[in-house]
Amino acid sequence: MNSEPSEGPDARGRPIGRRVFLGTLGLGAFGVVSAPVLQRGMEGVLAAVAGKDPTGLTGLLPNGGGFRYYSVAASVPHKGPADYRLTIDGLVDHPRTYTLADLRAQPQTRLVKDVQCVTGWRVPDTPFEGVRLSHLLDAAGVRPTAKALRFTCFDGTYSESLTLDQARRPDILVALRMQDKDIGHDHGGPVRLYVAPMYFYKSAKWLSGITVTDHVRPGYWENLGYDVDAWVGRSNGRTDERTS
Ligand SMILES: Nc1nc2c(c(=O)[nH]1)N[C@H]1C(S)=C(S)[C@@H](COP(=O)(O)O)O[C@H]1N2
Ligand SMILES: [Mo]
Repeated sequence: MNSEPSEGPDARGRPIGRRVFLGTLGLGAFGVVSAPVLQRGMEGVLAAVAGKDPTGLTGLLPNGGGFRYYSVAASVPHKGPADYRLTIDGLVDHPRTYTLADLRAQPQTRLVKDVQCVTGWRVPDTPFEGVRLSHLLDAAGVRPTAKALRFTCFDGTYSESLTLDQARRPDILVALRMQDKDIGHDHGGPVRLYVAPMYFYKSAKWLSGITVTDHVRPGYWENLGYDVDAWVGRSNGRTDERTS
């Protein structure tokens, strides 16, 4: 391993050897899982492996097309048109709960930019499509005392934050589509946040709540040491090329 930050319990620099990782998951070797991967599809296999991983090391698993699969929760319920909900509340005049159909009925914006994870991997030219966060904030009527947003997820664990000024940028989406497909469960579907100019940990998967607050409350990884203002190339001690 190298000295890059790692999104796992060993973020403080202890190396995570391949044998430790495989042993932790109880898999023995990747060769053993590669055949069922082809037959069952990635989703079932990732869910099965993540479900046995108390360490967060599922971030080392491939998620297709250069992406890595991340979930800090052991298992995440599947949600779709019948039961998905996104609630916007807090310091707003018009709190609202959106269904998937409600979100699909809002104006959609498509962005094509690189994705950059703070652990080093980058996926070029990835289309994301959805509703601008600024549009939902305008509809909610943000109160003058508001300063920040807190994002929560239906995995029950993950959280993120943005300042209100950041959240009003046009390159931040409540995304319904990724790579020109509806976002699948493994990528945080049916709805994830997409924060184009920041490291991918800001792009909360399985988004279920947006609360407008009077101060920034750091998110899951930020409580473990990552920068709250996570501009690609200008934070976390990294010098990556910008993504927006
Ligand atoms: N709910 C939730 N969102 C999350 C994460 C997570 O563990 N849980 N990991 C973050 C990190 S560190 C990255 S790099 C991306 C990974 O997205 P992917 O699994 O679609 O590649 O999701 C981000 N959003
Ligand atoms: Mo990440």
